[in-house]
Amino acid sequence: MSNRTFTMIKPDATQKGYTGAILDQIIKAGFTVKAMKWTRLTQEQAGLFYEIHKERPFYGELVEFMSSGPIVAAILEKENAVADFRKLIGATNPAQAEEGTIRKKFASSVGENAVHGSDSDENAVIEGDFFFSKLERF
Ligand code: 3AN
Repeated sequence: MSNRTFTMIKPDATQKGYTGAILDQIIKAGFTVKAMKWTRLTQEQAGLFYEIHKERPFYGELVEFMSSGPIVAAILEKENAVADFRKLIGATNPAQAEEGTIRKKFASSVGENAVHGSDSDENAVIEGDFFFSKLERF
């Protein structure tokens, strides 16, 4: 079990001004920031990041959306980070997310669902490496 996960605050949430509130909830839940940046993905970069979903019917829509505005990317540390963070953000579809979760509070649809959270330790490493060099982690 690794103690790190990777997250993005997605363009819907950054553009609605939810960045501060979401980071506050993440930190209050016990996660420590190890790396963080405010950036915007090109369509090509978003396509590469989500290559794992290339065959899914929503891939084009996902790439379009994820490059539509700024995001916050971060590596987070906590014991049992991947599972605990997935619990904190709630179900992919905000309509099915538990009360109090980040997606329940800040997401509007299954596509525009405010935050990303890695689904495994392995993907947390791959996703963190996509955004951050060793010199950007503290
Ligand atoms: P999660 O982000 O909860 O791990 P996945 O891995 O099933 O969910 O999907 C990855 C991302 O693809 C989601 N965060 C969401 O933005 C998008 N997505 C998933 N299902 C749909 C869908 N039916 N329509 C549009 N976008 C979707």
